[in-house]
Amino acid sequence: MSVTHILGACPHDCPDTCSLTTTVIDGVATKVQGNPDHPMTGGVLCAKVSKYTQRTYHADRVLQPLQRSGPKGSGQFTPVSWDEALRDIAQRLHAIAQRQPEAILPYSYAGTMGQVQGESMDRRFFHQLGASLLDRTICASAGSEALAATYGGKLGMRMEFFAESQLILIWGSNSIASNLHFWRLAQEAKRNGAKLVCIDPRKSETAEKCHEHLQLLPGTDAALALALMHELIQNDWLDHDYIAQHTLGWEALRARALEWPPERAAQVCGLPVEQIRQLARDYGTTQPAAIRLNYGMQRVRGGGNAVRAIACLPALVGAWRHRAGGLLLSSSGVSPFNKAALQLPQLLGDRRPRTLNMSTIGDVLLHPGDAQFGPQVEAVVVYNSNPVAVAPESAKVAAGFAREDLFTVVLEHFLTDTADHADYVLPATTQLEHWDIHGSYGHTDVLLNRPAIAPEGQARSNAQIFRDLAAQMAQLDPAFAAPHFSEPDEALCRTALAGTAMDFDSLLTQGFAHIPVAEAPFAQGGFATPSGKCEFDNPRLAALGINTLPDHVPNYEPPTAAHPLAMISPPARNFLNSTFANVASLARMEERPLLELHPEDAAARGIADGDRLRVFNARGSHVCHAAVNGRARPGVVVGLGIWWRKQGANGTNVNELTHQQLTDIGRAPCFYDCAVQVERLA
Ligand SMILES: Nc1nc2c(c(=O)[nH]1)N[C@H]1C(S)=C(S)[C@@H](COP(=O)(O)OP(=O)(O)OC[C@H]3O[C@@H](n4cnc5c(=O)[nH]c(N)nc54)[C@H](O)[C@@H]3O)O[C@H]1N2
Ligand SMILES: Nc1nc2c(c(=O)[nH]1)N[C@H]1C(S)=C(S)[C@@H](COP(=O)(O)OP(=O)(O)OC[C@H]3O[C@@H](n4cnc5c(=O)[nH]c(N)nc54)[C@H](O)[C@@H]3O)O[C@H]1N2
Ligand code: SF4
Ligand SMILES: [Mo]
Repeated sequence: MSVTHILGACPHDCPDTCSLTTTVIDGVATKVQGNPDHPMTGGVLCAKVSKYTQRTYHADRVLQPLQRSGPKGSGQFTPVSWDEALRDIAQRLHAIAQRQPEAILPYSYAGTMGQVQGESMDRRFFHQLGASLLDRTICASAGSEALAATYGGKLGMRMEFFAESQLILIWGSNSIASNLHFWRLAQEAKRNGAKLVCIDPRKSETAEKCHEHLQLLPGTDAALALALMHELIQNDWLDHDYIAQHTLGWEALRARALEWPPERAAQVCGLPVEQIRQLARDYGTTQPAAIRLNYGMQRVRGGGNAVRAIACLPALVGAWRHRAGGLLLSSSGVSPFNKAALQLPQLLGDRRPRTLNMSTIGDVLLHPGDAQFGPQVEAVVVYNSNPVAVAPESAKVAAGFAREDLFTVVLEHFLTDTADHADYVLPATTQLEHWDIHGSYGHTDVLLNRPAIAPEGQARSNAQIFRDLAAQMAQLDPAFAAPHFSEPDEALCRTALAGTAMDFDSLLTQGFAHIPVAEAPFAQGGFATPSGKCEFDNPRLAALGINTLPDHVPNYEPPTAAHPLAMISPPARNFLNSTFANVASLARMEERPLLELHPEDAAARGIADGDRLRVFNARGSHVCHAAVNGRARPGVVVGLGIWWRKQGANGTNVNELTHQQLTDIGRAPCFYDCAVQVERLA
């Protein structure tokens, strides 16, 4: 019997980027555990990835190439050989590219966050084709661009120093569900006397364990932040020296904040005024004070402005002076990777293809094509994403993917809602079966993922599939015969570090390495903005048609008589977006598609816990079951995501109700800015 332990990295879109140890017995992965030597992982994984072998060895895994044999969207396929599939796909893409390369669209997100399987050979392939570019906005671009407008980049506090904070604002984050290893640090701070405050419309698993919970209405965070500033000013809880030396636009921001007394914000946010005053007092008088900002508050029309307003707070009180003070949204700005070497944008030559927004994929696919939009999309290649389930306004997304004249290739592990719409499904490897290299958007380490087992069935890694497609294309277009189209996966891991100070060989033995970063990045200012200051007022935004000072921007969909409830749809704890929704042990924990309602809203509709209900608006209707569990506030309902559409009672999920309008900054979706009505079903 041979027993080995292989070091890897969690591939999922989660700020924790855990270091994994996989036990392999005679070629079979038997256990995936947290690496105890990696400080941020601390030997602990979430429930989802602890069950990763159940996903890899799942009976439903797609293990050979499949070709469509029924109508579009039917999910009916017959097996084909790799050779047949690759040859036909290459011919189809080549024929379109000769006429109109921009009619081809790659569609990918963070199914794996690996540099190699996520953004290397695929980019080279599509750049060489001259395909349309994809604006990858579905998750974080509102917050990221807002943060960049204020600090100059995705930088902030180091995660580990939250353990030393005395006050932690957990703002728009259900940390227990989506940032578990941060929660461990927050617990450590709590044991050292810190106060934890959660700001969230839902009484989440995290909110109920904090000292204080501000259960505001969705999309009102900027109003709350401005009222906090109002109180900091009125009580002179300001670090005048820090403001004078390291910020830009204070006088203007001061005037804006003075328009927001707590009474006004209390009205807008649906909060008791005393709760706002108390939070301002805590924030103004406690050091070090830290904010764990996450993406929950940016999925509304004014999401960018909300992040900008909140990002001003640490500078006002000088929280940045301490390593345990300040704010963390994303640490991905410290990423050392040589993306240009991985992606080779120069393969575009002089071509400047259009960029299409992934968040409006429904409208994009249904667009007939015209002078302004450019050619109609004729082919889509989807990998690392499940847009039919996760993109907003999914009736339109499904209709787009159901176009009989659309040629669709999906690289997947499973027959997801999206794969059901494919002409070809190509079997991809999981993280246990391929090489990759990972950064993090929570901590500041780099991790290497070694394959623990051989690929199951005929699965191939994404990078391998694009290499193989390039080899087929080379028969039709010699440009695809260039050596950069045959670089193997392990070599791509090395290329990711080309020209950086990171040592690949130490990653090979240790599995992870720390990126050298400052303990308190803005203690002496030094923001990455053009002014070098924290830009409260950012004059460059005017050119983009964006207000230069942060403001409260009301939601697109305020409740109306017909649709009086605001719906948010944050992720379920035991799924990772739509990933794991088909792993039976995890799906059982989430039970079934649910809508959480406040007891008053339920009673007004004759709804009791467990009842079947219909949640609807003008875009569509979703059937699920009521959860009257004390988590929803009055006027707000919560549809935990993201179930597959085909798991829904009427073949839908919550995205049947969401819309395709975009955030104020960052062109991102407004999943949590959505008005609905609910009725009981017999
Ligand atoms: N278990 C689990 N972990 C995950 C994921 C998952 O699906 N499951 N997804 C991963 C991904 S891709 C991401 S982007 C992150 C997402 O994780 P987070 O960045 O934490 O964002 P969300 O989960 O969208 O929302 C967090 C909290 O914000 C609240 N919220 C909703 N609207 C508002 C608002 O207007 N204001 C405020 N203050 N709060 C609001 C929600 O109720 C929720 O509890 O998590 C990652 N981790
Ligand atoms: N209503 C609502 N909708 C949302 C959200 C919400 O909060 N509410 N959250 C949004 C957010 S934050 C995000 S990030 C998006 C996420 O949306 P997606 O990026 O689409 O994420 P997943 O649903 O996890 O789907 C990832 C897919 O990639 C596949 N995959 C994983 N690894 C590999 C690989 O190595 N190769 C290949 N070929 N495939 C692989 C998985 O099997 C899975 O089907 O959803 C968004 N949609
Ligand atoms: S999903 Fe997050 S918490 Fe779970 S193992 Fe992966 S990185 Fe760690
Ligand atoms: Mo995300």
